[in-house]
Amino acid sequence: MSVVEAVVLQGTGGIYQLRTVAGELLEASIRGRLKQEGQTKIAVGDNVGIERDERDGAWAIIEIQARRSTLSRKTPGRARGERIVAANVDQVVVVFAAAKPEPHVRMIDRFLVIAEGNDIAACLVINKVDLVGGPAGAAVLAEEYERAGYPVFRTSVQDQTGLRELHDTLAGRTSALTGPSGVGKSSLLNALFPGLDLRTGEISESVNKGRHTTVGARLIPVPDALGGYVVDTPGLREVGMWGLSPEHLDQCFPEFKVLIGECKFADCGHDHEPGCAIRLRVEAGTISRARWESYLKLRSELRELERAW
Ligand SMILES: Nc1nc2c(ncn2[C@@H]2O[C@H](COP(=O)(O)OP(=O)(O)O)[C@@H](O)[C@H]2O)c(=O)[nH]1
Ligand SMILES: [Mg+2]
Ligand SMILES: [Zn+2]
Repeated sequence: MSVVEAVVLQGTGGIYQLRTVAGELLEASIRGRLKQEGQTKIAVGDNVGIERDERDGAWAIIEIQARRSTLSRKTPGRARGERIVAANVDQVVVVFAAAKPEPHVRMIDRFLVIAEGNDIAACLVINKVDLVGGPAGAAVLAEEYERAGYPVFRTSVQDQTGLRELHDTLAGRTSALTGPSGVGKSSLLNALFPGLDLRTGEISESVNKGRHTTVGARLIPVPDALGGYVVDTPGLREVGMWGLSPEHLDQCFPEFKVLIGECKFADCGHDHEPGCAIRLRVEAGTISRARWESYLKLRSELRELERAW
């Protein structure tokens, strides 16, 4: 009996949808022994080994491979309070629109912090540049994030702008696309990977909005010669920033991180402390003021969360 390698696409009620390395789609449950070893926390994106029962032909997951990353939601104050949304995500792709809806920097920064907090690379997509007269119309926003160290793609599904570059970033990797509803995530994926046929133009992913509905993430194989997957989550908002301590938030802003050692005080909060290397850069215009304001805003939110516990 040989072990087959597969990726977990989705899982509900102990039944997992998998895709084998050969591209075959099948369902499997967890082998009893694996359960006993306490390794039942299988996540979407996990690479697993499966085996077929000779008597009833059913597939069972018998092993989980070590993860190269986890996108998880951590509960503050609880050592075991981690819930993995997806495993083995290579990058978080934060999608916004140049207009309709208007970009919201605080929300962009929140998504980027979630990626950084999980040690996952991030990039930005500014879609619908056709609505601002082409890529040049989104230059200010793009430069703001490029300066912070993030790759930025400016795209238009309508004008077929920037699609090749984005395709090359997504193909062959596992990407979690996130961003507000209506910015064109599904349209972009359909344009990049013909045959995907995702529904577009929906008002919102409202089925996932109910307080009691916990619809997990889903991994979608992209039809491409290089392979790759996109993670369809109910929204990274659901992942949240929980578990991040306000004192470590500066580590989640890459352009701050390299300067922290230069602040006069080791515990500098980068607000109005004397000798703050970050505020100095903000005043000089080399660090974006909007990013600094995001940092202060998000830090006070994290402090509120901490107090609530
Ligand atoms: N003008 C313009 N409209 C777009 C573009 N991309 C998507 N849309 C439209 O924006 C709406 C929302 O797109 P959708 O892909 O469903 O967004 P999602 O909610 O992020 O998945 C649809 O009506 C699309 O036709 C674009 O590049 N330019
Ligand atoms: Mg969509
Ligand atoms: Zn400082």
